[in-house]
Amino acid sequence: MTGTQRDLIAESAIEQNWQEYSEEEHAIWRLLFERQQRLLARRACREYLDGLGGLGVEADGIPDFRRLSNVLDAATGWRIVAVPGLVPDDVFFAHLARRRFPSTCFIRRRDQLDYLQEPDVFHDICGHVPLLMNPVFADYMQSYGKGGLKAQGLGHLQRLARLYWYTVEFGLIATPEGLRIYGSGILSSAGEAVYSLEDPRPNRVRFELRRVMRTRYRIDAFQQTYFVIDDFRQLFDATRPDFTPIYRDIAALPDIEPDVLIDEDREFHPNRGGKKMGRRITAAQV
Ligand code: HBI
Ligand code: FE
Repeated sequence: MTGTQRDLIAESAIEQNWQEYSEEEHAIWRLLFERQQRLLARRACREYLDGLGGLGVEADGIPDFRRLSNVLDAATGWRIVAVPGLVPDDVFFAHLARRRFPSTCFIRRRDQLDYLQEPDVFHDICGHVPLLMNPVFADYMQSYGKGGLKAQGLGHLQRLARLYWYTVEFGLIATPEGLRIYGSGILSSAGEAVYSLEDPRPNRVRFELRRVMRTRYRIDAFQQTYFVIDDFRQLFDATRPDFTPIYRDIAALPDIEPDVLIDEDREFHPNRGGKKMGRRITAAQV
């Protein structure tokens, strides 16, 4: 950790000032939490539900980060750092590399219940933090942070951001009970929690690191392709090798649009009926 990164981290952190939340802000949390828990009971992966329970995050109101950090620290050595909003990539990576999750403190307004562009405290605490209670996922997030700092140095940040997007934010996992959600962007979205598992239109493709790193994404609509892992160990193992040769290989290949399938894709659960959003193209056309 260079001195400048230490400064960047110090600058980005703020106080949550938990005692200053209004009754209206706690009421919006309750609304979001109760609605989402009803949807996630049979759609979120077991590790998420266990993490949420272990953290003791309740419907009663916006939790105090200090209390959550003490529980999280005891479980996997992670702590929550309050930040004002999206922080620069290098600051974000530097936090993750030190097992610090940068969480926003503000909560969305009532007229933003179903969508807001940037993360709020509901997305960060109810979406991201429960999985940090899982030791393998907690290690993946730290190795992702270390990889991010390196990717930045190599000029491949965009490809690593895709890996984060299609796993940490919008990842699905295959379980004996069926397809389940582990991506925070889905876990904190009422509409996408249903769409990602049950709508016939999006592609659902087995996770493959290079394929993910080549795939563009949109931030303003439900995903057109979801990548499915078998377990978190697969995700952690995928981030172990040095990415330099991987970046070199895929730099020679064209990006893949978010709505297409390529020949090498191994589709998950071929959709039962309904119009698929994607179109299959040959590798030559990519
Ligand atoms: N900042 N607070 C915050 N939360 C994020 O999820 C976040 C960020 N900055 C950058 C970022 N995510 C993405 O660019 C990651 O892909 C790095
Ligand atoms: Fe997020």
